[in-house]
Amino acid sequence: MVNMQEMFSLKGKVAWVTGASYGIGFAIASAYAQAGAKIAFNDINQDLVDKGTAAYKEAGFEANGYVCDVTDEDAVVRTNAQITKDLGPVDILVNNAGIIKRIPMHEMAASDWRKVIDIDLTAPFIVAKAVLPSMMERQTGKIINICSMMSELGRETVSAYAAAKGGLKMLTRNIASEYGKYNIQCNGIGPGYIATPQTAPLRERQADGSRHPFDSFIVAKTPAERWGNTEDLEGPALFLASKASDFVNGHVLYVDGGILAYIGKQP
Ligand code: NAP
Ligand code: GCO
Repeated sequence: MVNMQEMFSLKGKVAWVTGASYGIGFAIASAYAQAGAKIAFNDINQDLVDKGTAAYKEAGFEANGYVCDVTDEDAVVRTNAQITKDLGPVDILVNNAGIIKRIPMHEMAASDWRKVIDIDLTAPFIVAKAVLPSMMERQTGKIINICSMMSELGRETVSAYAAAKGGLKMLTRNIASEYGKYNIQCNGIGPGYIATPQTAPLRERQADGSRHPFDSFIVAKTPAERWGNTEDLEGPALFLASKASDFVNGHVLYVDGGILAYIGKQP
């Protein structure tokens, strides 16, 4: 009989969560720390890393912060080597760092398109490529890509983001297919609409104090009738990082309060 506490324990594991000074990445890394993992996180500049380190400390966790732009392959390789030196080889990678640009496609500069694709799709490839050799050698590893509702659905103004997150779903399936034989599992988490800085513009109160139209729209589209919060993602992320998911591979776990299952409330 498998011990359930051991099943969900990350004791002795090294977890690297990208872009995790705050937001969804911070919540996932905090959950992993509570489960016993040693935490590495990166962000794009020292100020953010320092703020993140302080935030982890305030939350009661140790975390090693590294300045690293995930689109810079040399920096990613150096950071992976430094994490390995400081904490040990990476057992769990969460490709969390991401941006969005909300611009009508016919008005979007190719440079904006490329920046979103670079961070949201090419960077997960770069970081996964950096950690895979050691995982292959040790015949163990977990790679978790943070996908999106936009891995499945489109909407106005988010063409680059949807293309990237749709591609990230397929990259997840391909890593699962190519590396499953090394006992490496690669899965995705597809958060619904989560209250973080990234979605703050969609929840801003209007001048008259009323809710943002998109805010009301999302609540009507969600059976749970609320926005998600980062804590909603912690359990699913722990499941996919733990032994409990050793035979789950190539799956995108949608944590969306039911949005993808629901036609939406009649206005
Ligand atoms: P967020 O609050 O904007 O945080 C994103 C993090 O990624 C920030 O720390 C950001 O640092 C970092 N980052 C951006 N570009 C980077 C780069 N080139 N190198 C290293 N770090 C970089 O976003 P979030 O809401 O927590 O979302 C986290 C992930 O979940 C993203 O992949 C997002 O697409 C996805 N997601 C979010 C939602 C949602 O509703 N919030 C839903 C589904 C999926 P800076 O501060 O420097 O930008
Ligand atoms: C948007 C939002 C969404 C969320 C998330 C939904 O503008 O539609 O930012 O894209 O960030 O990806 O799962």
